[in-house]
Amino acid sequence: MLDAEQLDAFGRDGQLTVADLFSAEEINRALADLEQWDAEFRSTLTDEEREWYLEDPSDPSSPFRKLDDPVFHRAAFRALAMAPALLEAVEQLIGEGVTLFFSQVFCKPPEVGGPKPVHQDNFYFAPNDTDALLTTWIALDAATEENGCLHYGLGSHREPVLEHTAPEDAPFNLQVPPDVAKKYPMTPAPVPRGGVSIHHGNTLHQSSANRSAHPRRAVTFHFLRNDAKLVEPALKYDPSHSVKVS
Ligand SMILES: O=C(O)CCC(=O)C(=O)O
Repeated sequence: MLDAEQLDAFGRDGQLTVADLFSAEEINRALADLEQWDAEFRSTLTDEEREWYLEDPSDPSSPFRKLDDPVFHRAAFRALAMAPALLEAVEQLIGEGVTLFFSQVFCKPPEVGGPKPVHQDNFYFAPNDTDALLTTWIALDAATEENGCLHYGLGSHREPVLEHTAPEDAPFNLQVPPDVAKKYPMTPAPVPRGGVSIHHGNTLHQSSANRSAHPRRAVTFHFLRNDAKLVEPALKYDPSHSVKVS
């Protein structure tokens, strides 16, 4: 349950960190499931999937950059996403009756985990109501400035959805033009393991490369209020993978 101060902070900044949402056991279960998923999925990867998911697509043993739809594919992640404390916070922020329409694991492996440029989630997802979409980002490892925690343009959720472009060789790296990004200084948001950073779909954010010797793994759950819908999103999302929560 978020208190009045937390709700005010989210309204002001478009971002809120809640330090202690999940127990060490819950996070350990998710990481064990992730390890098993890595082994199972790696052996089935097509060339196209290698391009999308691996840090170095030319090397079949390269670490995963990301994995899509953990909530649909893996029980331990489904359990995290359905945690009552998380869902209660989501409904306090975007209203009652929500669907988890997409989820992602960002692996950010040691030394090779690359940066994520400045973007708004609402450009990717294109909801018809920009206030109806929320991302919750759960730290599976403590996220620090050294290993590539998220940085936010606080207050930027009041911007409209901005034009984004992606480099040809990295279609997953949609980003706003640098002169727009410059308007908002980026504030680091370190998150302890098991904590969550919640952001509005319009909030500008980015993460830096992992310069540490340890992974910086995180899982995101993307929620949409049930009276809203995605209108021509930038990437394809499989509606059959959605989970109606309430
Ligand atoms: O974890 C990251 O580095 C990027 C995550 C992100 O952009 C998001 O959760 O919207």
